[in-house]
Amino acid sequence: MLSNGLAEDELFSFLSSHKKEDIDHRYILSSMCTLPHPVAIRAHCMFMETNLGDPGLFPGTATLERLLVERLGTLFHHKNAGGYATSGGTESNIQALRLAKALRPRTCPNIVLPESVHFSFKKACELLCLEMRSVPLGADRRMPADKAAELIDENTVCLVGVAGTTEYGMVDPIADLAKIAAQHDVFLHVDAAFGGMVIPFLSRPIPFDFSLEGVTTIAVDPHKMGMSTIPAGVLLTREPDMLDALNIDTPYLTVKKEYTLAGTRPGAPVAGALAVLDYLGVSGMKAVVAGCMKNTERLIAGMKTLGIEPAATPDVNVATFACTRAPAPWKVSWTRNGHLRIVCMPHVRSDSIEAFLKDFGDMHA
Ligand code: 0PR
Repeated sequence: MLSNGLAEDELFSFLSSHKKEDIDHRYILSSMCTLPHPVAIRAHCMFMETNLGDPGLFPGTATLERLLVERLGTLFHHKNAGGYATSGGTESNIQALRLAKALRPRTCPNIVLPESVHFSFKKACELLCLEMRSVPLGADRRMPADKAAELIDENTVCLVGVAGTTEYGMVDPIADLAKIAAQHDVFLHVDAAFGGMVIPFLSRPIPFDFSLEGVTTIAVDPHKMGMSTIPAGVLLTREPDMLDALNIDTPYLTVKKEYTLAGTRPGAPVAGALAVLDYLGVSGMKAVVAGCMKNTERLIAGMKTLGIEPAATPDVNVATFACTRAPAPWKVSWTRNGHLRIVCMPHVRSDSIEAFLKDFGDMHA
């Protein structure tokens, strides 16, 4: 630490010099996060000091968390869903599996999941000592439900489906998985961290939520397509009190029990997430999602014109291509199979797509 503090001007010029090193969002085509919506920033700043880890001190902020859960539960066809605000998809996935393990005690528990799951499931299985039974994808880059069923046995505590895969933007056949989960009496966790804020707003939504009997828990991240500030994830449960199975005693807090993974939890992004939902409403979210899907389709069509084939026909706004190079200064990502991957987030405007296509064409010329 410095022995004497800096002058404020000096401090902030130091901070801004480092902020300038960050990549301009205009060039970020690889991220599942985006620039927060202005109302999210305003709400976030209002609730900066709040801590949901001791909700008795912040009852108003705790109400906003309950409202966020209710809004998303309703969006996912279950107004009375339980749940809480997490730090994002990783925590939601860990907690969903922790819950399945607690409520389905087995000596050697395993979970069955698609090859395409986010790497947070590896972390979760390591932490929770769960055997990971990975199902190879079909040619359509979705998990074949029958192959998943074959891997379920008496030690399976949870089946996992992904609604909007990280790499290729695919939605697994959740309706079929829900039937299989119900037949085998195992939990079905749907990782809709990305797709949860896209699919309900598509012109033709794909069933993935609590409308399907058999779906036990859903992870959804407002800090991705929900345009909230970071960190904002939500874990939803079908039974309102399900999470109580994870309670531990917190004797000196304003609440005497806690089922969350984190202790101190920021209220600011919760206010930010709720602010976006209430400001935009369904019609506003539909407009945002329509714009992202239009850009995705334009990108795919434009790349085809340049002779580059898409690697998948995505269900959500993630475009992937069979090619090995991309022009600077664009920040793209590469899937584990070596496909170019671009996520058409709300900050990716149509003029950026055109500029990228032009640079791509020039590079290959
Ligand atoms: N589930 C799915 C389907 C995801 O895509 C992700 C993250 C998670 C869970 C985990 O969510 P958290 O990172 O919120 O815990 N998907 C992105 C990815 O790994 C996260 C990301 C976002 C990465 C922005 C980079 C980036 O710039 O690609």
